[in-house]
Amino acid sequence: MDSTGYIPPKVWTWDKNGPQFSNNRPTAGATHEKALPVGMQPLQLYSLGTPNGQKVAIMLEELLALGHKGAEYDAWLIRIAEGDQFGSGFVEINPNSKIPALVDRSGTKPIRVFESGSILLYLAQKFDALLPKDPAARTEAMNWLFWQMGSAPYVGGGFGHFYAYATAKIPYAIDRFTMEVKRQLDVLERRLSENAYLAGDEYSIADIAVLPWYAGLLKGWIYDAAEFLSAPDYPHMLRWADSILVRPAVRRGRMVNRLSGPLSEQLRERHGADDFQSRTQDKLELPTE
Ligand SMILES: N[C@@H](CCC(=O)N[C@@H](CS)C(=O)NCC(=O)O)C(=O)O
Repeated sequence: MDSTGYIPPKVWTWDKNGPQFSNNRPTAGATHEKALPVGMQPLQLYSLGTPNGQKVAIMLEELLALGHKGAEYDAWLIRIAEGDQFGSGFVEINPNSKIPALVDRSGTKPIRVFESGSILLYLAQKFDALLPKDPAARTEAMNWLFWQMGSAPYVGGGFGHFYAYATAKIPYAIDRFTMEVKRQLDVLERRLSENAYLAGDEYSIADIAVLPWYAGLLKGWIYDAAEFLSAPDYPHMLRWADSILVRPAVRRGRMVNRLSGPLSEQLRERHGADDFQSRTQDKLELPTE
């Protein structure tokens, strides 16, 4: 027995009355029948403005800014706190029941794409954009893209969960994951002390993947932990983040499917470029949450 007095049983069973995380269960699959809406645009995004969701909206806004009209998209809101990710239509496009998920309806048959890294790569390849052409730089972009996919779960599922969300503050868990998150921040700091962007000189999908999580940590946007993590100790990351955050496409992408922050920065659903002017939450006469 340890200091908590908890002895794991021989076989774990689910306590339906125990702590609940976003309606999670120990099994996969749909919990209810619910078809997904489909709009007029070639790409259908089903998402929420979390760091993982922001990556895809930023990518789509960057592609549109580059003139790729085929990147027009409808962004539908998936409320994970209400269990929308377990609806039958969503599970059909992402059996893992997590946002973001995308359906490309531009061809003869719809193509489903899930996992934010897979979506970024799919879009970069479809439009031949935001992935360096030079083989070494391209590989470097992939290195950092896959680094992010493997590393961010320690930030969200580990650090964020135990530092910000868990009702019990467990020193072992908080110390374990803070150590890892600070180590990851130092990995990025060293890379960005020698390079403008993660792949080298060129802004790419690697930066788009890393920005929402790690700039979010240092700016205090996620988990309100900037002071706890000593954000000023990472000046090269802050320089990199500031240079990207001013990009108009990034500003727009960060607004899509957002349910928090200033109402003027919440575009809960996006169906066309004009929506950023006319349909932010401050302009809609809807009850606020
Ligand atoms: N590796 C996935 C992670 C996606 C993910 O964790 N999404 C969260 C929101 S940021 C989610 O949908 N959670 C709902 C749930 O766990 O039920 C990706 O990068 O797409």
